[in-house]
Amino acid sequence: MSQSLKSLFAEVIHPHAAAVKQMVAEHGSFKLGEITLAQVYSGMKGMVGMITETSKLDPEEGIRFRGYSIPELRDMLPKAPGGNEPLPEGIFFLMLTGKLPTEEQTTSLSREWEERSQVPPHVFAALDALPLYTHPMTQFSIAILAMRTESVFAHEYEKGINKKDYWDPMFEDCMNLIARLPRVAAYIYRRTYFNNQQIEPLKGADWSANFAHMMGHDSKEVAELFRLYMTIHTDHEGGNVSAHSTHLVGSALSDAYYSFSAGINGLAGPLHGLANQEVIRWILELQKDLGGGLPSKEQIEQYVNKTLSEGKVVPGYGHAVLRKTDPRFEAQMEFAKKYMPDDDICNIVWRVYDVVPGILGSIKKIQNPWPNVDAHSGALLLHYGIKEYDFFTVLFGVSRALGVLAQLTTSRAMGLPIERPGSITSEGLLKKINAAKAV
Ligand code: CMX
Repeated sequence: MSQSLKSLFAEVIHPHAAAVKQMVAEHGSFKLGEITLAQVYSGMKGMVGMITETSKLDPEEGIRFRGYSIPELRDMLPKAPGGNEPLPEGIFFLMLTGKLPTEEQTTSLSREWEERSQVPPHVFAALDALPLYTHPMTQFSIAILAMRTESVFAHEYEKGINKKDYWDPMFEDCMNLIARLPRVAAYIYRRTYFNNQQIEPLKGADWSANFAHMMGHDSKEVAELFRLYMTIHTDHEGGNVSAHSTHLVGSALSDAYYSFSAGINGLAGPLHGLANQEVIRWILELQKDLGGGLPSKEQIEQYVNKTLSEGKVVPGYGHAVLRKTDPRFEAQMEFAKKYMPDDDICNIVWRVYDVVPGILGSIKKIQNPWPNVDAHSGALLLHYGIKEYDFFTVLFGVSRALGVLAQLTTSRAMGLPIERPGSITSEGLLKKINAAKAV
């Protein structure tokens, strides 16, 4: 029997936390850079102001999870029997411990999540009380909060717990939450679009295959897509809105349910995760406007210019940190070229990719004209008949749980403090500028 993930995490994180404490004591005055006025007004871009151990984003290279790129992880992480895509159980293990899991460790995590996956009935009752037109992301956030009745951390805190033990009930909450999210998400999907005809979980399946099954998809290809999708959307270092919201709320010692629900509310914004819904809406409108079929590059060019002239963003393009094509876009394009090379919508996505960077690249203020993760994900889902695009961000959210909750547990184990950056008024800034000019 292999060591449990919890005990391995404890074995790794405590010496790490001690080493970090020592580093801060010895090098606390080490300078990480200077902050300019422009940065303060640009959403703190490029300011390093927090610790995230699970992943790191490089503007040119893209994301690395504990040092591994997406192509490396697709190669090295354990797969389902007969499958080619990594199991997201593996990337969660990696983010939490810094170690690549064995197949046995990955399977053991699948079983542990299955054992923890029972959703309390009142969560379904809370969902059933909502009108069907409630956006799936709103339903998702409400369901996460409704599950808070089960918080081990909140319970232990109320009883009185030593600070050094915070990580333990936080680990329990994060594992329970991750185990239950696919059931909750699939429930929202089936109640919203399939007359509440629910599908019971599949015993003995991996986390992603079971999720696809509960949504109504049992093909090997959809299970593979879900494994890839759930792996690549997990984490994107700490400053993105969903990760940062989860981290910030958690820093007040709010439990995992409060913290993750906050992250989901951030993911629901169209400049962040909701862009995956917006991309498909935009592509379907484009296709309809241009008479159906596969539009020419010239037609797409005109449509993009129309979007821009109406003062709208081109969804799925641009990024606050990346300065090249998102490797998550590339991984999905590779999947599509293997499984659905003739798919109409995928071909539009690729034609848009041929056209948009040239147009956005010619607009001076736009820092990154390249596609991000959301430019491709919807087309893959549509291909398999998952066409209810206002649900797409929920899928992103289920995956994002793995990264931000691994980090939340890590943050509690490291004893990271309440987050409280300083702010300044514009008047105060002007005074500082004038005072500097006067000397
Ligand atoms: N289409 C049109 N204009 C764009 C653009 C796009 N795809 N990307 C950036 N711009 C504009 C910005 O709106 C901004 O304009 P204003 O100065 O008039 O406000 C200007 O270019 C500068 O923006 P930037 O510094 O290049 O980018 P930001 O870091 O401010 O914003 C992002 C990044 C992702 C919000 C932006 O590129 C965008 O709105 N893209 C479309 C929405 C999208 O795909 N979001 C998903 C991102 C990935 C994710 O989180 O899931």
